[in-house]
Amino acid sequence: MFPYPSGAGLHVGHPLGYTATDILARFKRMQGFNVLHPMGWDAFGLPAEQYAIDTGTHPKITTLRNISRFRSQLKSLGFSYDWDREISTTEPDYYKWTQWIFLQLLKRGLAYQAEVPVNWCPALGTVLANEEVIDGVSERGGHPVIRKPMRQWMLRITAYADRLLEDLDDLDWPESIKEMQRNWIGRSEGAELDFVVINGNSQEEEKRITVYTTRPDTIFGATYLVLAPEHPFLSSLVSEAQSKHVEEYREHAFRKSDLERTELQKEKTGVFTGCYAKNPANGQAVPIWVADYVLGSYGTGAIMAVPAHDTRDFEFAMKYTIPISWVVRPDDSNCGNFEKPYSGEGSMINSSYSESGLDINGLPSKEAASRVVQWLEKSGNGKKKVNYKLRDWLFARQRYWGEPIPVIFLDDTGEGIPVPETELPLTLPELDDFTPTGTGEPPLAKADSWVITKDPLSEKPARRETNTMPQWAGSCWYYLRFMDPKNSSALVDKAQEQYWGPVDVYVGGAEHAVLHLLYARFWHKVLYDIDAVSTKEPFKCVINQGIILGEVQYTACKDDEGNLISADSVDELAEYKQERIPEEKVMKSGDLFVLKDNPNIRLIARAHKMSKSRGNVINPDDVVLEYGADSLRLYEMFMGPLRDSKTWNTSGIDGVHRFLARSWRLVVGSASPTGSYLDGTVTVDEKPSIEQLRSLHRCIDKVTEEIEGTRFNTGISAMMEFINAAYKWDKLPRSIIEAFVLLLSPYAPHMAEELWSRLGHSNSLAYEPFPKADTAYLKESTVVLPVQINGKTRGTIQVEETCTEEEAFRLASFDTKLSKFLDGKSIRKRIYVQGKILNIVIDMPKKAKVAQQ
Ligand code: ANZ
Repeated sequence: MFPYPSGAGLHVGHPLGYTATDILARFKRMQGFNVLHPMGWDAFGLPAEQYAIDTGTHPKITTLRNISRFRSQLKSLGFSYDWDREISTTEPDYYKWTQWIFLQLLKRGLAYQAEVPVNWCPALGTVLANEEVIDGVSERGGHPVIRKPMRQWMLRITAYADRLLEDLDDLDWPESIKEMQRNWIGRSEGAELDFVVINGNSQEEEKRITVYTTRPDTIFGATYLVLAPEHPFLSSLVSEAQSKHVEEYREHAFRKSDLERTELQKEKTGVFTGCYAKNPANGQAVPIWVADYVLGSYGTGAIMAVPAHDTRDFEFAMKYTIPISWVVRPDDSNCGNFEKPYSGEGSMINSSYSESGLDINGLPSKEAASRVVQWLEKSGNGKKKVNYKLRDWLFARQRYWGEPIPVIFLDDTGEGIPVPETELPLTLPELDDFTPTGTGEPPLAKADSWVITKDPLSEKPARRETNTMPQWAGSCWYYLRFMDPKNSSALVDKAQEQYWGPVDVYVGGAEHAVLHLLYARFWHKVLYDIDAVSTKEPFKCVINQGIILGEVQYTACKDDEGNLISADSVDELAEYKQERIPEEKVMKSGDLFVLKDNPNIRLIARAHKMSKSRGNVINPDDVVLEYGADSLRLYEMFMGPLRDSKTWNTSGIDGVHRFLARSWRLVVGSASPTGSYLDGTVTVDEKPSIEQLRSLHRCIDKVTEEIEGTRFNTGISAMMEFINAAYKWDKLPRSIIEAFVLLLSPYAPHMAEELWSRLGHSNSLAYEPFPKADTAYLKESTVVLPVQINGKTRGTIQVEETCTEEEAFRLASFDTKLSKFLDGKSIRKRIYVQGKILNIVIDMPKKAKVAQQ
């Protein structure tokens, strides 16, 4: 996943995923694959614009500055990117195609305009993104934020809900991400049914309220209806007496986010509308309420409330004394009344009414539900319905630093007309003042000469759309552009796309599990439908790198007087003040951490997310400066499995750094007395021994297997083992050492290249074939060795093929069968042929007797 080039530069999380793909890329390249390993910048977005508002520096300048910093930092880490393919989402050559995709969406009715509530901050005069609103006030300045309907562009991602769901099954993605996407899409099966509104005089009006329910079986238990505060019928329903209350309630509700409104723990609130509707199943008049726990954006924005079998409805009914009617009896119970709502399945009770002709008593819930749906369809009161949690995608931002939306509006009719494809890219106009307009209109509205335009066909006066696209847009399809970054006639040439696509391995943070990965899949499917790409899915395999947490921090608890107390004597940590304890004062005692000078005081040891305020941020530049890029790469890979969360530990870098230094000294030799290293190496051009070949091929086998399985940490362990073994050898055959250097090179390319050149090569090792493990050297290496005593085979021992004479003799003398021939005898001679035979000559008993005499 390409980065957002923030002003802060790289953090240590970036090199984690980037080293992983670099190792894979280098490895595959050496195996003869054609590898596309690209890098680019997701560079539109809010921070550059905010910086522009604060300092007057144009976002383009900030963005270019940040990009060049990121680029040089990434280059310092030796990532083998094809820099000729570098792209930035902010370049007109690139966003021309983002705009082109928008026009294709528009053509197919997948982009449309709607009035949608946005976070409007009257004091700042601007619309805020959800992340900029905290507890109903603006993050900057703490001003109240309200929800206000505004004209917006929407993308009809819901039209792809089923395909987005179904195609997940075949992807090699973490199951957790697939599950998150499934939940986000949130397919639910149920029914829509109508309740006819009864006016104040109980005369029926033909006004119907359609509700969505996943439990049509519980229809007899529906004792009231709830409309969402934004329900369009609401104002036409409310009785005069209730209208003021309802209006106040609505205004209050609009200040809350959907999340706040639907929180389960939250106390339910609502207002009676003064109006009733008829339950079609039992003909009863049920009150219609308005309550914010029902969302306007889901289902039909109205529910039939069944307090006996839904927790939220139950709480609401208890609070406002609305009747509760039990209609499902759990299978393991014979009574039908409960203290608490029962939301499970069971058999239906209290569920028949002769006038409506509906009788589901005694039926199991599932069967009852389908019977009710049949009855609804027959009586014209409702139908089966599938709903999705997934909402259409709000695709407009009231910002400057984004892709202009290529649409103009005719002055006279207001009709929206797409900008012709031949006029793309529609570039952002230069602007000096990025502050909000105060009316909710985006800053682009200030660029008069850009905004005022003409319809190219009719020449009628028109104005340009001044909303821009959200930051997600550019990152929805960038992986395609890497395949053909300079193409000016298509977003990607088909032959290129067929050759490279789909992406084989996509590595990035789990925070993109839903939005980015879902949006990209959606666009990809649209591109597939218009024959711009040849696959249904963009990313074959997704890997989430874990988060890197800051170094473990130790804290002690303090009592009211400020004395340090042991953490285990504290029940509620939050109540106690804590004090940071520096690492040198900490000692490990079993699994616990305690104070060195008072081991009775147990400390709390915790790793936190890196953040400026905690002061635990590690800057990769510092690590590179002190230890070198290869050490950083190796350390990040060695910290633990790629997918796990890991704790930073600077002393851990020493370990991998030592390994690299040992590898270096092994090949090059120690520093000469003058301090300068020897040129060349200490290897010899001799044939390796069996033992050396075994060590090497075991290492090759393991490193290969672990890279292929993206278990980079255990690959490093295998190389460490090899180095330990190699230090014991008298001679270092060049062929063995060269192979090892090649194995190391995807991980530590800088050092490996240097060693490679000292080994006498003038070309880079990047395209040398990756060593292949010879299975002959991997086989179990023990042999059954016959043991002869004075020329007679007396037994066998099982030994390593490379076993020494001393070791073979030792094993023979411990063998019960052989030992009886050897015990107490003096050994005259041993003849040992490695891997073949051990011959022992002992003094004969006769001679021993003579000697005794
Ligand atoms: C009656 C009922 C009885 C319900 C029962 C549940 C249990 P999912 O699975 O999420 O689709 N609902 C419908 N629209 C809603 C809205 N706009 N805001 C809040 N809640 C809404 O859940 C669907 C259920 O959530 C629906 O089924 C409805 O309550 C409620 F024993 O209808 B049910």
